[in-house]
Amino acid sequence: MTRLPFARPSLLFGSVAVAVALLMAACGTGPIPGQSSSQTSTSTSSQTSTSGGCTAASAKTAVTVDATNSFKFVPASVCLKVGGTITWKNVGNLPHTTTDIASLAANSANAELPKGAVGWNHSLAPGASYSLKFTVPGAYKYFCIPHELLGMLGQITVVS
Ligand SMILES: [Cu+2]
Repeated sequence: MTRLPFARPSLLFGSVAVAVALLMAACGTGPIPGQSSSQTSTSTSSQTSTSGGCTAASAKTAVTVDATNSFKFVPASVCLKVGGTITWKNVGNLPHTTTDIASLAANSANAELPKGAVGWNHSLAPGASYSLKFTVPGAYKYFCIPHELLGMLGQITVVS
């Protein structure tokens, strides 16, 4: 009968723990210790960014991204042709946002814009959609303001 008053804080701690675990996992992929000194640092040569596999041939001109009740953007990663349009649609019954403005992020790494691109922040009420045309090529990372720490994140690669 008595509801746990700590339900929300512990949920938040849970996602922080997940984030920390992910950070630690990322640290684990660093340069291999014990490598001989004959090699000078070549570790930062191939950064796995969002552009992997997105080419002009595979890019789409119109993509719909669902914002779901399970705190996901589906698909989470979009390969778009420059001038193409993404339409976000809230297919659940919880309010979401699509946002790419670093100052609105809990973790600014979740907001990324190519040089010259303008950020956006639009709310998505249940059932609502919002369309945006992408004219600047590059890598974008965006998020949902209320669910950023639950991992509601998306990526867009725009190629010309
Ligand atoms: Cu959301």
